[in-house]
Amino acid sequence: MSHSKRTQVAIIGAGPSGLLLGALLHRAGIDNIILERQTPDYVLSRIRAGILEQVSVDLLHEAGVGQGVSSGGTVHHSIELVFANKRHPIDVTRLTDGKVVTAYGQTEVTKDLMEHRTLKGLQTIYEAQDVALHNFDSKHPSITYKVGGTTHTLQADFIAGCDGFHGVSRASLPSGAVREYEKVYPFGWLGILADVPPVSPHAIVYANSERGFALCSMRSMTRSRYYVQCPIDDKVEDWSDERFWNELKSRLDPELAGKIITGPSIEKSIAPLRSFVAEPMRFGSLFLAGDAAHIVPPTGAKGLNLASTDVKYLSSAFIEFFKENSSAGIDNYSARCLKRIWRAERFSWWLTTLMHRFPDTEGFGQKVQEAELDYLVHSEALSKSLAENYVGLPLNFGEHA
Ligand code: RFL
Ligand code: PHB
Repeated sequence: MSHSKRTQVAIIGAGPSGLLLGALLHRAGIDNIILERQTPDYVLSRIRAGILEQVSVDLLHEAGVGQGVSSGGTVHHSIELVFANKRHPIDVTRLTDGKVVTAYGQTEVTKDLMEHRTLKGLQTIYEAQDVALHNFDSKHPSITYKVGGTTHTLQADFIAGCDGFHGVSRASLPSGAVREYEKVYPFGWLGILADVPPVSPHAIVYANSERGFALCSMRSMTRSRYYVQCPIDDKVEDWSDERFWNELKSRLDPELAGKIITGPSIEKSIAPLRSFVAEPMRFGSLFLAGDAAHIVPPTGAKGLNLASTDVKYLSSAFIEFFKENSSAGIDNYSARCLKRIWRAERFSWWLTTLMHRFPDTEGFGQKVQEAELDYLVHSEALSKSLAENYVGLPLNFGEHA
């Protein structure tokens, strides 16, 4: 038997993009249903981003789920660069006339949004299998999916593809409909989560060392998140906790390394590093948002933040359509997002290139990297450029250009 439903906006994916879009639309009185392939527990077990720009924090408040980040987030005023065994603080707040970033895990953002959806009685269909998109080149798109062997159809005015890099939405576009730009980096990040106090509770540390990149971050005063650059084909099983901690310490300056408190990992995973953009982000009634449309290497901490601003623009566009009968927002969606996205792509590529060891870089490339790091910490202009990109662009970026 086949079951049919209708909604105004059908959202594919219950990651941060899909959940935040759903919350913003609900607040504006726009009906939406989310289809998610995985179980809620699986979605919450993916440990990813940790740093929120102020724009993202403001959006959580706007969506009615800001309480968690207010009580559980840690505000950071600076970052620290480590190279040639020395620490160099970058006072982000001073360099941006007062801006900050907030450490608050993607897992917590997702949990807050999921709880809000449950509280408001909004529908999320988990374990939706074989999701397929139909007629999205028309004004009557639909989605079919299976739950427990039964096929269902969801009719909608619009489909929001919030299903991440490996999702079905972008993959459903006819060949030639999108242009893809991609750069794959020749290394990965091995990350661990551990219930130990962070070595640097007031600044995220980015280290460039002879042995490769390392990052010290946190989730709370009792939970730390650390990463080390690793060969792309390494397996998590190759990395005992002991090997990880030793490697991390070897990449930091001696003072910081001496302060690291180690403990058993509660999560350990390897992520590849990639830059990717699909243009345009709209095809008829289908709109891509977040990782479904673009990927940045995590070095600039921009992925989740870009996802948040995509869905802010998308929710505004749908609100204009349903409440003001105007298509201006949906027509402008892709161009508006892409301006911001390319700025973040540039920044993430630049910081990745500056902070990592590239296996194929000859002596010259290495020397230029060292000169640029030295320039960065001694130049107010370059430090300002780093800081203003790190805290993120304003929501109206590019509108008056
Ligand atoms: P997600 O989170 O991948 O969610 C997509 C959802 O869609 C579901 N899905 C499907 N559902 C139904 N049918 C299908 N066929 C489906 N295919 C997929 C998936 O199960 C999933 O639930 O994408 P979204 O929502 O766009 O969110 C993007 C962010 O997750 C991502 O950009 C960030 O995590 C990137 N990122 C960081 N971003 C930051 O802003 N700050 C950071 O500090 C930061 N650190 C990071 C990061 C990403 C990392 N990794 C692992 C890639 C650190 C790391 C290590
Ligand atoms: C994190 O806390 O997971 C994190 C922080 C900064 C980054 C990337 C990831 O640039």
